[in-house]
Amino acid sequence: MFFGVNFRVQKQGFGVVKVNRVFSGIQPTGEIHIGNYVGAIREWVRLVDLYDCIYCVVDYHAITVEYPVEELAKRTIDTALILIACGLVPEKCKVFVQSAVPEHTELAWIFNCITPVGDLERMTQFKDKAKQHRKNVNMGLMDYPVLQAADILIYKAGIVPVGEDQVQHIELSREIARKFNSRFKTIFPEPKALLSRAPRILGLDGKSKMSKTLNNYIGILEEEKSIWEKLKVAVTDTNRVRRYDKGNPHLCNVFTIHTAFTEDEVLMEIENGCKTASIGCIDCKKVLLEKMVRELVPIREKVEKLKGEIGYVKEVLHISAQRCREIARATMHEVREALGLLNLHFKDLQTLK
Ligand code: AQP
Repeated sequence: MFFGVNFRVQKQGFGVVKVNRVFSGIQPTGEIHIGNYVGAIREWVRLVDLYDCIYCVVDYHAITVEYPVEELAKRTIDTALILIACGLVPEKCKVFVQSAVPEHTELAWIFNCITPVGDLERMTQFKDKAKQHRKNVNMGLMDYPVLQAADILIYKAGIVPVGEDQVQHIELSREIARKFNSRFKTIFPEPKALLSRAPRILGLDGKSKMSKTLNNYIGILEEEKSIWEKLKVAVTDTNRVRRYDKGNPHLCNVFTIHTAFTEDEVLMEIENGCKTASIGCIDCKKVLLEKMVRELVPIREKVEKLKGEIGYVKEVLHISAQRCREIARATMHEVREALGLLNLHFKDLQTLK
């Protein structure tokens, strides 16, 4: 199904089974929007029946910009809660918080020592965020993709389902893995980005990327009325000025959102209707509203239910983190050996006494 993905072969019990691991993350930086959902989360859900999937609320990434300290813990739990409500249930995958597994930052330090500064300076996201946060262009902001490489590689994940904005970072993860393997020892796979059907949703202005920290999004938990208020004014094909002008759906962000929520048959009708001007932008948006509500309402209902079960959410995070930590520790053991570090264990220290 995913051509070109390197399968790791593991011996298990009676024979050899093929496994591949999926890793991806989301920042607890605010309300999850439909870009996050169709660009990443919905794809994550699809993969849980196919692979060993690990999903992470990346709180250490979220502190690379100014943030409300008193809200971070709640945002982290809320983000995890939404992931579970979307279908990332503990029976099928692991959902945990990045800072609960300190090996991520440990490996990031090691990767820092093999990553040229120039590679980080040329990252598009760094350049954009540095412009957005002129007063706080800190090392963490620049180092973001190195920590991301560590997040992925500590689990030896081969598949990373992300939105288009993250592809450059995954390429860098590949380079880091390659460099580490050739300089020290082959430990890491070269991970590949996996894009969804709608990997780049623009904001309501139809210009910049839909983003949690820009006020240009539709949140996945918004009520129908609020979605409609936003959709109504969302920019479409700017060349289509009057109702009887023929439009170009491929220049229209609303149509891109349609591709993520609407079944093919209806989508074709919308496309033809727009091209021939037999439907107007408001007609098109009304259909989209219906399709979005159909998909998002059940998620909102599950979120409401889980809000009454915060203890359960915390337990899921705790158990997942424990499992992830076991994997991460094993990788770090290999890494330390490969680097020629002393690599003494607590057990060894006790023997030495
Ligand atoms: N507009 C988008 N279209 C498609 N996919 C998107 N993603 C984000 N925005 C879009 C994907 O969602 C996943 C989680 O994103 P993130 O939280 O790690 O950070 P981000 O990419 O920086 O997302 P935001 O919403 O823009 O957050 P802020 O405003 O905090 O920077 C990723 O796989 C991402 O590609």
